[in-house]
Amino acid sequence: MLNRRKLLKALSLGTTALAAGLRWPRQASAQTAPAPTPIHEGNSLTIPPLLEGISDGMEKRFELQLQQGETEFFPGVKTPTLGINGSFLGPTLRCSRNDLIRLQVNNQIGEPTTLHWHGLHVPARSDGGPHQTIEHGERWEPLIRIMQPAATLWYHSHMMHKTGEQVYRGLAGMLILDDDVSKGLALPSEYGVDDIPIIIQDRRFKKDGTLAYMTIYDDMVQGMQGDIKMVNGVVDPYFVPTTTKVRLRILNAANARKYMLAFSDHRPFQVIASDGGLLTAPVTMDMLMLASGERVEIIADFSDGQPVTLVNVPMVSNYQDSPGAMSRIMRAMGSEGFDVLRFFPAAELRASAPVPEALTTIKRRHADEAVNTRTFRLQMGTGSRGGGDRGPTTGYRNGFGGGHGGGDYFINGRQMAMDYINERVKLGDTEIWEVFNSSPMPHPFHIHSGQFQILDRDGIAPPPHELGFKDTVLVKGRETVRVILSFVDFSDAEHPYMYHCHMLEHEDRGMMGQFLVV
Ligand SMILES: [Cu+2]
Repeated sequence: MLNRRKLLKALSLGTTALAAGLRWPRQASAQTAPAPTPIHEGNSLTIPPLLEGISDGMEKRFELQLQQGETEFFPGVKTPTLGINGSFLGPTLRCSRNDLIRLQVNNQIGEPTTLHWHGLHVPARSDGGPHQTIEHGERWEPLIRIMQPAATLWYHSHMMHKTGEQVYRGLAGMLILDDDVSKGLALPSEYGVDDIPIIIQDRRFKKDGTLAYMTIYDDMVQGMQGDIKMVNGVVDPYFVPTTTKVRLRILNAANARKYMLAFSDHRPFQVIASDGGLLTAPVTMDMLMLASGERVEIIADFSDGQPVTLVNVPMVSNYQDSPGAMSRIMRAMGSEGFDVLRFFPAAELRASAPVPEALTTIKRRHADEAVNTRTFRLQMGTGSRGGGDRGPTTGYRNGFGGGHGGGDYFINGRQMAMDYINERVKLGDTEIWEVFNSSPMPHPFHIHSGQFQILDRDGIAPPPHELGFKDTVLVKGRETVRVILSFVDFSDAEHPYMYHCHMLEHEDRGMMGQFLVV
């Protein structure tokens, strides 16, 4: 049982976090950071164990045990969870370009699942999507050649209708790819020391300490949003930098929440990589939106030795104030400020090398390279299940107004069906995928099979930190985002890839489709 004191402590985190977020505007001109304290409140950040595979000279073997367990998010309170080689989340898998890796996935979670390699360019049958179901007690063993540049990717359950719940319970982890380019750059790269995985999630707990999943109406509409924020499965976390610069590989592994990340004292940071790998050059920013499924690598500077907090900046919604659930939800979304991760630099910091001015080369794609344009309309249901049959050309719009959401989601008027192939593309083709969000709520759109580039948002070129490779792109309400992608290396007339909203409760409720590369 979650005792009352701990529950109150847990609940008070939300309040603390709010206060932390709210001090954001006030601190704009103040430099009043307190001196570092030797003993820190909260919990030291756990670094997921590194798994680099066992090599036999030909291939590297990774043993992954999907299992049930109990996790103490709060002292003395055991929460039933799922994990990979542990009780919650999984190890960080690390390998290099051209490696041949054998992933031995053993399912012991008591129900069917899958394991998807998010962002990895793999044959569809090795992708770990809903068709690669692993029954309890069974092993799935894809053999994969790494054919893409260095990047921070991840892996997670992709079980049909159960992705949200299984990821929420813990089936996710980070996957790091290296290559000659990344190894040749003077970037912080000592795992767990100055190269840190930052897996951001939020959860809600019941009074008995178990995870609350899909317990209120809003969960269906906005996806799971929890009051308890965690990094790498640690609640109220802090990290002690020992170097002047630290590379943070930030993964938004939340089921649905978007994060507007910044440092509490507004210090700038350098963005060096997006979903698919390094940018051509570091981009200096002081605030960055990361939607679920997206990753970013940043270099944070702690050389002043001052404590600082990575926070979620509260956003003010300009959504119309009208009766009904949608207005209430839209106006509340993103309005909460809270701490994500506190940093207490060590008294002595080892000097890091300057961040290289040039990182890699990326050939930007042009719209005229594409042989075809496909359109995808993201739609939220209105309470009537009949909406599913209305096609993309009917002009049907999903307005919530004063009504209520039905919790069904569509792409081009259809909900994901395992036996229906939505799109067929030709091997070798380059296409433009035009994604129009007909709803007021932003949806992160993820495409399997490889990395794409963003051409434009409502006709406007993306900002510098979005000029690299991406596999997930946030499409804001009523926005049209065009991405360009090539379908290369793997064709398969039977096994499809997925495209979907990465708010997992939307994915599970229909906002997903399948395509074959033939
Ligand atoms: Cu969505």
